[in-house]
Amino acid sequence: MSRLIVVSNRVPVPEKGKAAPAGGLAVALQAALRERGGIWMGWSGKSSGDEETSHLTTIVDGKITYALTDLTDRDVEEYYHGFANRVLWPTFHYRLDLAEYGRREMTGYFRVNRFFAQRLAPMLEPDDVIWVQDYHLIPLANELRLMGVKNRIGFFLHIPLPPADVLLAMPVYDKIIEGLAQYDLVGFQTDYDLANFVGALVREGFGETLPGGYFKSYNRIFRTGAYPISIETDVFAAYAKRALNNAMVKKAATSLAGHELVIGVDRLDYSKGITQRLDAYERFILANPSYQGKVSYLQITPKSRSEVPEYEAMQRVVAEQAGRVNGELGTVDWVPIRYMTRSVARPVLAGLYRIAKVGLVTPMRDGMNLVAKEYVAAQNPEDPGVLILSRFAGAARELHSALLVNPYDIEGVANAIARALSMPLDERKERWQKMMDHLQVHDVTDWCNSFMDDLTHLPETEDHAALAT
Ligand code: ADQ
Repeated sequence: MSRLIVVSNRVPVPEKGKAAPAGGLAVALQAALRERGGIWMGWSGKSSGDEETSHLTTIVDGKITYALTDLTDRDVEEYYHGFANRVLWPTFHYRLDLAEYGRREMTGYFRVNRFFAQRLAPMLEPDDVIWVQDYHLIPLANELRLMGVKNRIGFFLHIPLPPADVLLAMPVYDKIIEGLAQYDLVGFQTDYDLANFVGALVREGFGETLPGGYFKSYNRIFRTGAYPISIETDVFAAYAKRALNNAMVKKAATSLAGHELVIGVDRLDYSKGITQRLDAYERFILANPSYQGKVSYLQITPKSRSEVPEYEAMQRVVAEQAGRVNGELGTVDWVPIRYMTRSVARPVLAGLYRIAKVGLVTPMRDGMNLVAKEYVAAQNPEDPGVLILSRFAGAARELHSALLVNPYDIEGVANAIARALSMPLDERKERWQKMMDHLQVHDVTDWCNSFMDDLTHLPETEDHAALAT
């Protein structure tokens, strides 16, 4: 079996003696790496100041070698904070108003991808299979191809891919499409993202469709597919069951004193729709005064990307908004919104999901959204809570039995909260069972295996020629 080489911006190196379990994606990729043996390469998260470094730190853990490189301050600024997080992230989340395109950042993005390729190429063996993760590294295959690398290379985009008219507003859209065409297999979260890619490729004359999900573009033939990412469903369900004995979960349950709990868990990001969600919750309380003093909304939002100004501003906006609602609606013995910016260990999170009657997952746009799937997996089968899910999360393409909402429609979300809190047990059970049945089959291992199967079983490049005729 050929080795697997995973490349991602950050690498989840297992920390000895650290109790917190890794997220599902890391677990699934580590399992695939352990099975085949291989390398997980990426940025160490550290900066080497001004000094260009050729140093690669390697950590060997059984059959997996973690290879980490530092970046210069300039690289971090231009590639990571600049192009990846201020151009690709907003554009791909349909937020052209927030995209700050600059030639310097764009150059830095391609330069760092070349740098990654230069670090990776000497470690490759001819039959290694390479799997590149996410938007930071779209041009990596092109850089490797320019260096003569002929290995099979797959790419998975964790965030949405917008339609052509949004994508084309980004000045280097052609380089991005060309970059994707250099892979052998390009995976998206949903059929919608895939359709957007095909639309841009064909409409703008970058390529043509061939049967079986294949495309011909830039004199290459490559394949695409939708591979919805998932969670470790059974592991998460087991955490949730056990977590009822966890001290922090017990404390949270006791503090509710009979109130119903509504929960929201997100990284702090404008794509997650946190401010709109707080508005909807406020609207729900105002429209349903009988719930005053009877329901608590817990929003857990660890800070992220604080170096990017929009994110720093958002931290203030969300905290102020929660404070305002509590000030206006709260009473001496009732706090309508509990707002936490600390990260919570996964087993505790699972327990908090389980004691929550409603999971409020309302991103304005999201590649998948794993919180939605975790909330479902954590429920008590005998008394499951209700998932309210944005139709603009990739997860809505699978979790049809959630209460699907439009997060721009504040009143609609407010009404959904009221409906969820009064939903009869039979309906809750029926909706939950359908979603749980789906997640038990389509877990993160299934996601990983489906992509790897397709990548490793693609016909040889020479056979592709037959498809083109
Ligand atoms: P993210 O935007 O980070 O991921 P998401 O899919 O929701 O979004 O994953 C967040 C993860 O972080 C979840 O596993 C959640 O449990 C965890 N988390 C969030 N808040 C936490 C807290 N306070 N404490 C502990 N853990 C917390 C990107 C894309 C998504 C896509 C994933 C995977 O934006 O659309 O689903 O990648 O492909």
